[in-house]
Amino acid sequence: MTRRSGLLFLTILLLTGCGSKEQTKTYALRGVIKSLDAGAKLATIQHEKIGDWMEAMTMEFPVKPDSEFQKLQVGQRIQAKVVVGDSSYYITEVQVVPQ
Ligand SMILES: [Cu+2]
Repeated sequence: MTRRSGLLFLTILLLTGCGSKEQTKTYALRGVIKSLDAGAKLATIQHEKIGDWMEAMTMEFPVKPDSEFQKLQVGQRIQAKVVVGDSSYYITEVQVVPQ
């Protein structure tokens, strides 16, 4: 495979989402980290209302990728992007809000 066709293949793969038909929506999340599970890469976050997706509550979110999880500490106020699919969700692009 040439470099060019390799790139084209990759582009098609990205556009089709590896063949899956799953649609994702993204939302902005604001909240406070209540606890962290380093093994499962889960953060329990007391979050504000998230768009039309959910009301304010405290719940667990998977954090992706691991490098984003490493930045987190209990008690931090954060902003992040929530990616919501048909059957799963996770947060990414986490930013710590200065107190
Ligand atoms: Cu929630």
